[in-house]
Amino acid sequence: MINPKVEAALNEQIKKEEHSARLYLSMAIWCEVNGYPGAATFLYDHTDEESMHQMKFVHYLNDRGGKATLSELEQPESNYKSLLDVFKQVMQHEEYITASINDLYGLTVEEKDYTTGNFLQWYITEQIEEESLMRTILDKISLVGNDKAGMFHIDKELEAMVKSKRTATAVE
Ligand code: OFO
Repeated sequence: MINPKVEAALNEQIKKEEHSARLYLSMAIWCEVNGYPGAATFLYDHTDEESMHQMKFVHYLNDRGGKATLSELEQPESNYKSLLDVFKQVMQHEEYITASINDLYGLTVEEKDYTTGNFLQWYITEQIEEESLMRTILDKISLVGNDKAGMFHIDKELEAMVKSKRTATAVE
């Protein structure tokens, strides 16, 4: 049976991952209707990634004799000032999620739940990748500023990232 404190914290993280999916979905919609189809594709794809993160927690918790529970979610922001604003908020959100995963890991150490600590290693590595990817995108967008051609190029690049990821997954 899983430690009740760890179970409650895992359920909190399930909520955060579900919120992440909805936040990126909301951002993807904004991008799609504001002339950034590549960024929209990227963020729709990231929505699926967040749902996968949530599902991994759900199955883990249920497999350990706990019970995953769903919570009420706050409405994600639907208005953004620019593509730069979108990715600034993505970056902030990923940093928040990293801190949350680290706290969760800290709790597993305190509670001596080494199995869950081990399970969380995947998320710790994933957060390093997520932050690095988002920082790269944010830096590029910051660099082009208001240059329309540069922005068009970045949007195409975001689309290409998703295509190459899908090709890589198909080959695996
Ligand atoms: Fe689930 O990693 Fe992003 O938020």
